Amino acid sequence: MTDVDAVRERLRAVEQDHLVRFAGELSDEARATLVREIESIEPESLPRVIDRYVRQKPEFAVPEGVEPAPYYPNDPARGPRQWDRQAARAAGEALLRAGKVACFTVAGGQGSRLGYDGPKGCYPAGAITKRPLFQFFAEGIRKTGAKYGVTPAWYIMTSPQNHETTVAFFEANDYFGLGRTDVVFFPQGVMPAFDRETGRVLLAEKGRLALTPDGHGGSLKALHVSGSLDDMARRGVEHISYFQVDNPIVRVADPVFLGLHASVPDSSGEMSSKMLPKVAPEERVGIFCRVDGRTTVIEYSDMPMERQRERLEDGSLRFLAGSIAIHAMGVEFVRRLNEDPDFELPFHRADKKVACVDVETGEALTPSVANAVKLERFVFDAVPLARASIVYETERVEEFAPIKNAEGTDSPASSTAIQTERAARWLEAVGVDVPRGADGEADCVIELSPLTAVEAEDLRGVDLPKVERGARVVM
Ligand code: UD2
Repeated sequence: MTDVDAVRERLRAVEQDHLVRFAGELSDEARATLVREIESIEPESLPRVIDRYVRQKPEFAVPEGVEPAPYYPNDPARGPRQWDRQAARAAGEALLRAGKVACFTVAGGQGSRLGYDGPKGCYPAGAITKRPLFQFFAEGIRKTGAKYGVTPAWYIMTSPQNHETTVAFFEANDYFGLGRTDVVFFPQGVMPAFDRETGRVLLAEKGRLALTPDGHGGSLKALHVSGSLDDMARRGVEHISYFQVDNPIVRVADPVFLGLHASVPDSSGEMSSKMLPKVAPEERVGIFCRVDGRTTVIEYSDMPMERQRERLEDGSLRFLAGSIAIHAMGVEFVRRLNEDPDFELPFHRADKKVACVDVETGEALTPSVANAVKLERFVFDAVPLARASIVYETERVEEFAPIKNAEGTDSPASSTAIQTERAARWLEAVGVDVPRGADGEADCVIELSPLTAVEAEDLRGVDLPKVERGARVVM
């Protein structure tokens, strides 16, 4: 029996044997690729997934008794939860000095909204020099090493689609000054796109499945199967600082957040999160809630808008805490999840247009309406699996300037404006005058390298530039 015959048998058992219908027309090499792709999606696992997520559209019901999640306010003096910032910082710094923290970037997404044709981390995000996103993170990690004496190892999750280009980018840029053994790349898993009507897996070409990355939630499994968790253990890493590829001003290893995560009594040190107060009910971020005593994130699209508009007596949003996809995770927590044979995060369904091949005729189809179901896992669905998970409020200008869209909100333009504002504040905090217009906006453009500062205090004692009106300053 050839490889194709063997795989055909397996596919027939799950009513997906159309996938090898054109195998006879392929070269040996193309056929081998097809077989590999089919094996990678574990055909036996498909019927359950199709029944649950494709043949029916899972209805998400907001759980009864859902409450806003409590959080540690950015200003410790502001109630209701008082906390000791110095103690948290000291705990986090101790972890960093002991080399117990690794950085982790999820960079397997497709960046289609931005219209950028390459791994998103290569996107030129710097306000002036066009420093790529990956360089911002690399410099932040190097600065962390300079401050605490140990440079955190950096794990980067790619996708099979962008893995090689991503690694080549680091090679070409000499790993942005990091040691090459301290940057670990691994690709995430994939999921096939399904025909919305029939539940059949779509063929992108006669010899290729329509595959997409399985969502950032796939990172928890990928950390394990790639051997990265073992690698972390070998290095003595106990906590993972998790962030997305799209935010150039993220704090790659924030001692205060890590310290809270690892040391406050109401945290199990398993999975903690940063939040920002939502600017408006419509802001498209997940919402931190409390359900049955557990912290949970409900995606904005799953929460009815009238609930998101609820206000407290003082006029503030009741469900205020928006997720900015920054987490701290215990290495042991991720291991515990993976060792549980029943562990799996739920899928979230999106109906999309996916170009494919007509399985009857072999003709290429470009759909004009959504013809496909794509399934993704979200990392924040692991939050309620932690025994006790805390949420920490941060400030928008301090660490959230994502680049997601070509224009408008969360665009290169909005990101560079926030980059400048943050640098301006930090300069002012150490006594440098920054010209501002009548509207209070900085009248200049500033690009700050994380090698210079990852927080305002780092600017003390540094030779700082004079900032003229209208100037463009790189520092
Ligand atoms: C995400 C959150 C949203 C909010 C926002 C903050 C979800 C569903 N929503 O929205 O609640 O926190 O971020 O910025 O997460 N990625 C992979 N593999 C994949 C898919 C994505 O690595 O298969 C990475 C991707 O490279 C990026 C990150 O995950 O770094 C975010 O992906 P996104 O653009 O799909 O999430 P977004 O912006 O809709």
